[in-house]
Amino acid sequence: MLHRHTPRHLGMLHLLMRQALLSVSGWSALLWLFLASGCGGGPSGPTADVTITVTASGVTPTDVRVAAGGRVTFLNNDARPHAMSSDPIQLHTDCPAINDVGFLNPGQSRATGALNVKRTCGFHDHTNESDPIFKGRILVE
Ligand SMILES: [Cu+2]
Repeated sequence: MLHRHTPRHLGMLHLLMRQALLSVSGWSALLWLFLASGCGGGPSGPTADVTITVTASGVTPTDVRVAAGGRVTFLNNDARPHAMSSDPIQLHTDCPAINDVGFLNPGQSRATGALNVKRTCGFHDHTNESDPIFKGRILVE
């Protein structure tokens, strides 16, 4: 693919292009957006496949971005189980798709359901609800 070899630069380029587009009005701007979207997402854009790893020292990364409809996989690399759940604590109602991950034994991984609603989804480890190192956020955009 033409655009794959310098994704970081392309990501920057997209940002610059999008900022430049703010000063352009009307149909030409829409056309530019249409053409630019053909380049695919750089590291600055949302992606469909993201993995968050859980270890004894917490979740990594704590903040990820996915496109609406995407999923996030949680991998338990700790020696003990974790249960990844949607915020708020106890209720788990903000982003129910996260509850699809649920209980993970050591070495297990599982994906969320499709994250269809554009919002910030906080998550936590239900077996360590008060421990901040097992909390994070998924920005669905
Ligand atoms: Cu919980």
